Amino acid sequence: MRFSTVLAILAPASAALAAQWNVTVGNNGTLTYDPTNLTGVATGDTVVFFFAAKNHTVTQSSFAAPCTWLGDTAADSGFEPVDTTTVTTDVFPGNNSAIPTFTYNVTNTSVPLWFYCAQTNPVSHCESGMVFAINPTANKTFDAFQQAAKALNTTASNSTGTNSTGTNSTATASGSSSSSSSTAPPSNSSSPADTLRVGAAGALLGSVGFLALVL
Ligand SMILES: *[C@@H]1O[C@H](CO)[C@@H](O)[C@H](O)[C@H]1NC(C)=O
Ligand SMILES: *[C@@H]1O[C@H](CO)[C@@H](O)[C@H](O)[C@H]1NC(C)=O
Ligand SMILES: *[C@@H]1O[C@H](CO)[C@@H](O)[C@H](O)[C@H]1NC(C)=O
Ligand SMILES: *[C@@H]1O[C@H](CO)[C@@H](O)[C@H](O)[C@H]1NC(C)=O
Ligand SMILES: *[C@@H]1O[C@H](CO)[C@@H](O)[C@H](O)[C@H]1NC(C)=O
Ligand SMILES: *[C@@H]1O[C@H](CO)[C@@H](O)[C@H](O)[C@H]1NC(C)=O
Ligand SMILES: *[C@@H]1O[C@H](CO)[C@@H](O)[C@H](O)[C@H]1NC(C)=O
Ligand SMILES: *[C@@H]1O[C@H](CO)[C@@H](O)[C@H](O)[C@H]1NC(C)=O
Ligand SMILES: *[C@@H]1O[C@H](CO)[C@@H](O)[C@H](O)[C@H]1NC(C)=O
Ligand SMILES: *[C@@H]1O[C@H](CO)[C@@H](O)[C@H](O)[C@H]1NC(C)=O
Ligand SMILES: *[C@@H]1O[C@H](CO)[C@@H](O)[C@H](O)[C@H]1NC(C)=O
Ligand SMILES: [Cu+2]
Repeated sequence: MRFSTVLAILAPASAALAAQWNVTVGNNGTLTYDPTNLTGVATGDTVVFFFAAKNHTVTQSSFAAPCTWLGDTAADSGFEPVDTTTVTTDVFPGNNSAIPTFTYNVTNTSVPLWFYCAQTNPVSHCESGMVFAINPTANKTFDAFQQAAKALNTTASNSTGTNSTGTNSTATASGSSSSSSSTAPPSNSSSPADTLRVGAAGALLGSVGFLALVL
């Protein structure tokens, strides 16, 4: 009795079941997140983004405006420039501290969550379809979100972008090395990493297919 009470204090149920989802950003030089979307993500889970190549961001938007930062407290990794590399599963945490990571803490799964890459140089990655979703629904699908992002490319004029669209990048860019604490799950969790519920993200690897880089 006492033992379980202690457990209840140290390890709330949500923490004990927390899953870590892994997503590569720009892997193999593509303008993609892989996987493109995750379902079944629960409050308390984390989504860890691995920046594989080029100079991408993970920036939170809305379904209605796929390529516009939600602002305020919405997530934004800032730009994470890296040399062109290919991230393979053997560098998933924390096997390669050289790869910058950005961790999104899932705190509210009552609605889908939408993300895009804010890079616009030399082309808009978002309008090229570089978008990502957590828990899309039947009514708000990933495909619809991506199509809306791509549609901006034709409707929003020929954006011969200057390098710097105002992406308040002074804010949150985290150092590459510090963010990927290898074996350290949230210290609230009393369970070892082995017991982390593993998402089905791996099953989606390779499902991205080909995204035309020029759109
Ligand atoms: C993610 O998006 C892909 C591409 O549109 C789709 O085929 C797949 O069903 C989606 N996955 C989930 C889990 O929603
Ligand atoms: C880490 O990477 C090395 C070299 O690629 C590989 O041999 C090793 O199996 C990896 N370890 C883990 C835990 O992924
Ligand atoms: C994500 O990374 C964690 C931590 O290394 C690992 O335990 C888990 O298997 C990975 N998940 C997937 C779906 O690859
Ligand atoms: C979660 O988000 C929804 C939609 O924005 C909001 O109505 C709800 O209050 C939020 N719940 C919590 C616990 O923040
Ligand atoms: C999805 O759309 C249908 C038809 O517009 C509507 O009846 C249903 O309530 C919607 N479901 C959700 C979860 O919004
Ligand atoms: C690009 O925009 C300029 C001015 O907004 C316009 O004059 C030009 O015709 C457009 N070019 C294309 C290919 O849409
Ligand atoms: C990354 O992209 C941003 C926005 O285009 C740019 O300001 C920054 O200089 C780039 N960083 C590198 C190292 O290329
Ligand atoms: C940058 O910050 C300003 C003022 O806070 C805001 O109006 C603007 O939308 C932000 N731009 C981006 C791209 O986040
Ligand atoms: C996510 O949660 C971890 C562990 O609680 C914390 O260290 C990190 O600062 C959080 N990240 C953000 C962006 O809130
Ligand atoms: C424990 O979890 C709470 C809420 O989930 C969070 O605010 C706090 O920062 C966490 N503490 C540590 C050490 O991660
Ligand atoms: C990157 O290349 C590896 C090895 O060919 C492949 O397994 C993976 O699906 C590719 N990922 C993307 C996003 O292209
Ligand atoms: Cu990008």
